[in-house]
Amino acid sequence: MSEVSAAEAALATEGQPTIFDKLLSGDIPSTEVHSDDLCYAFRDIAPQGPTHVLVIPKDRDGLTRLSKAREDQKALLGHLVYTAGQIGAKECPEGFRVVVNEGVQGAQSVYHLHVHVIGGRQMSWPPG
Ligand code: IU
Repeated sequence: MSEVSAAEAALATEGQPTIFDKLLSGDIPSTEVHSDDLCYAFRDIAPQGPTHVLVIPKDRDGLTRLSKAREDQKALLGHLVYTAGQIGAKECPEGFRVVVNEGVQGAQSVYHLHVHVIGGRQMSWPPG
């Protein structure tokens, strides 16, 4: 399992196209878990548990990070979290964790908002 270091998080560039655009376009392959009009869910390339899925908006539309969400994107945010819950319930009936990493101290490394669904193993708290 890999970790996002503080240095990597600090180097991530906000506002530029990200690797997730290439996943969405199919230029880079990904393993689809769910797709609908608003979001795409796929398996994380460096899974932190038996289940590790990322749920992303298909149209980033400025939604680089949670703190940049606009009022008119509230329904989209709800849809992303709802979808994360549906995936977690299906794959991890014993429980799971839903995470949004935000900014440098939150260890965000890709500036295209994404909701992590991690499960299939016992979690602990607090996170690192
Ligand atoms: P973060 O919340 O920005 O730190 O998470 C980014 C995630 O994107 C992280 O878990 C990576 O393993 C994952 N990821 C991926 O699934 N495929 C990729 O090509 C890249 C990152 I780059």
